[in-house]
Amino acid sequence: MCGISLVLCSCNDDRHKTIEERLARRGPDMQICVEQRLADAVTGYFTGCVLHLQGSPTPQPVLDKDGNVLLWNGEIFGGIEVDARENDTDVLHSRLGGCETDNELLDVMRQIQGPWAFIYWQEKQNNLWFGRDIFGRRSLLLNHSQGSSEICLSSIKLDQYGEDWQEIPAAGIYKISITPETLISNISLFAGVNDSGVNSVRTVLYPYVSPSVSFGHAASHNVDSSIEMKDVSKASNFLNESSEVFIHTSLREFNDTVPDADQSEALKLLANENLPIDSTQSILDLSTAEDHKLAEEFINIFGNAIKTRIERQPVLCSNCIKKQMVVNPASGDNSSDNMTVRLNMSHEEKCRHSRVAILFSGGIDSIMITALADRYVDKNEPIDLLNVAFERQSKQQKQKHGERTPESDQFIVPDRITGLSGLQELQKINPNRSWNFVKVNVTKAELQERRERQIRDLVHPLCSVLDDSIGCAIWFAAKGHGILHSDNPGEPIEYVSPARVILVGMGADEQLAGYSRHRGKFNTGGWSGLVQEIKMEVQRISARNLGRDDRIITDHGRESRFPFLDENVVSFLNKLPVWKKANLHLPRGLGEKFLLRLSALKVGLSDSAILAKRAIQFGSRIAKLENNKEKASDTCSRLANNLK
Ligand SMILES: *[C@@H]1O[C@H](CO)[C@@H](O)[C@H](O)[C@H]1NC(C)=O
Ligand SMILES: *[C@@H]1O[C@H](CO)[C@@H](O)[C@H](O)[C@H]1NC(C)=O
Ligand SMILES: *[C@@H]1O[C@H](CO)[C@@H](O)[C@H](O)[C@H]1NC(C)=O
Ligand SMILES: *[C@@H]1O[C@H](CO)[C@@H](O)[C@H](O)[C@H]1NC(C)=O
Ligand SMILES: *[C@@H]1O[C@H](CO)[C@@H](O)[C@H](O)[C@H]1NC(C)=O
Ligand SMILES: *[C@@H]1O[C@H](CO)[C@@H](O)[C@H](O)[C@H]1NC(C)=O
Ligand SMILES: CC(=O)N[C@H]1CO[C@H](CO)[C@@H](O)[C@@H]1O
Repeated sequence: MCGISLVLCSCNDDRHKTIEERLARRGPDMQICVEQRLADAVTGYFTGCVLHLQGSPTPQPVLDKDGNVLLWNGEIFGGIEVDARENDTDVLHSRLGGCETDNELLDVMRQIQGPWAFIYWQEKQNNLWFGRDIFGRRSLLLNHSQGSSEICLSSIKLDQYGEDWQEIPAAGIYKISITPETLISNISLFAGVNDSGVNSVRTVLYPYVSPSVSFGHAASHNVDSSIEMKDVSKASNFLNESSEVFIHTSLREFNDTVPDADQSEALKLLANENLPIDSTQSILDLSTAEDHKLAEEFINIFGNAIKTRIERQPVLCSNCIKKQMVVNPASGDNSSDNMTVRLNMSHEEKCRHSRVAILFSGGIDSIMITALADRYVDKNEPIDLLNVAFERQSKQQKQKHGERTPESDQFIVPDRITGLSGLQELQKINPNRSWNFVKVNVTKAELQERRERQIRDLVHPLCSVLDDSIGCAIWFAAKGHGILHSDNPGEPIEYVSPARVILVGMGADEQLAGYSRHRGKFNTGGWSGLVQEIKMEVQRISARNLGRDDRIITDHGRESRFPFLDENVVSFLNKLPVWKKANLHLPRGLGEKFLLRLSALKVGLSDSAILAKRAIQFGSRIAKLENNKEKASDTCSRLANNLK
């Protein structure tokens, strides 16, 4: 939703009021920097760049008469009542302003359902609070090196505050009490311990999970075959004062029941029925009445998550809203804390442009999101399906001297093919919908140029080969700029999606056993091996690079929304016994995400219900375009900073 940053320093320097372009791109609607004295000799520069999405447009930071300051990059989708016309930023600010004790503040944060990262200055208590939601759906980085007299927290890397940033682990909520020593003492904020091993800054972490659960939370590579933990954080060092655990129990409860002998035998027998794996009928033949009931429930809960994520936004598309927005004083003045913004609309007139886009590979996750989105998006409004393909450099192309693959064929990659057949299924479900299938074709030259110029800095501080390929693929897709697919050949129509909201499928594979490593665990450790793997992955989903995806997608002035990580969806899936989510006795394309496949059939989808998982870096062929001898977990040399 926004780009936020806070610089703490012991100086007064207007240099800190300069808003870097990278931050401004996240919040194109309004940008302000407010300076406030926080403690003797400590000044805070609070910058908020807002992408307007809920209620009335609200400039940030928000200040109250008591001197509290809030920077909010988030959405309240539930938990705290926000009327459709209210702005969630103000609602949250007034709730936080009423808090006296730490527990009261934690109580407010605990209730919020939705993605967020926040920075909050609590004037009376002299406390600085910050953190990311339990799944890490929004980014927050830190730059504070030993000996430096500046501390900077920011949604993304800011060039003027250093080259080397750290992701704040989404492990809980942090509190620092600000004193002049905060800046001048020789501390490393993250270690929380100075060179002599003494904690010199009172940093406290209120963790989401019991400290006895290891803080594998920091960051990990999103590698299909094995999870490698980078121990970026020593988050547990924060646990010096309080170890209160404060998340909703529904998210902590995980049903680790395994099937008893009879059930297990029955699940195994299903695999012996030799049903064709390329027929959707097989899914029906394998389903019990109870499976159908659960699929209905899932469709209902998941559908509600999608509905909320579609409805919580302005009635106008990105282009039309810009025309209606009146900013006072005119933008360019970044230091005004009394900026006002209003929408110049007599009544809520809708426009007829897309407000919702979906990262669309045609795979089961994205098509299921789309089929349900169709139920909630106004029938006259188009839906944008963003499908990314990287130029194919086939061997033949080089061998057949001079005889090149026709240009249009160079972008026929696996995700383009499944995407287009997915489109046909959607057209069957709703022939009246205007479906904008946006073919985003990316050449090698363009990839290299954009990576160098922008993407590398957005992916930072992550740096693996996998971060590079996923980061680049998502960046180009989310840009939403391509050729509209049309069944009638003719002049290609160029199109840029005006949607502010992008729905993405992250979180499905972890919860529903979609990765091939789940099969590995199942083959070696049986049902209990599988349960433990899923449980572990769900518990540390916050380490699964969603911060990176937020930095990448919001760069286009669009917001990523993750329906599979809706609190109610996660809670529902957590409570189900594992064999209702997946039966890995069944072959690939059928057994994993079984619940989702059955649900897909029930909403009218067909062949896409039996597609096996294909990761975006392979489906879009970006991995092929680069050196394919690399391992996904290797440090990516292309992301490394050139010495300037
Ligand atoms: C205000 O921010 C914009 C970027 O959003 C920047 O181009 C401009 O220079 C800033 N103005 C001042 C006075 O810092
Ligand atoms: C945000 O909503 C509150 C009411 O919840 C209202 O008082 C305030 O004026 C709104 N802010 C803006 C900028 O519209
Ligand atoms: C570490 O912090 C302690 C307590 O604030 C202080 O006495 C000590 O000098 C610090 N050590 C260094 C190397 O800064
Ligand atoms: C992009 O690739 C598709 C093939 O999927 C082709 O039909 C289209 O013409 C290409 N567009 C451009 C601008 O290259
Ligand atoms: C499509 O629109 C036509 C005419 O308005 C209507 O008769 C038909 O029921 C609609 N089809 C669907 C699937 O909504
Ligand atoms: C876990 O699943 C089993 C089997 O369906 C069920 O009996 C039990 O109530 C579930 N436990 C929880 C906590 O939901
Ligand atoms: C503001 C700040 O602390 N910047 C630091 C960021 O990190 C680099 C080194 O990684 C330091 O040189 C900066 O001082």
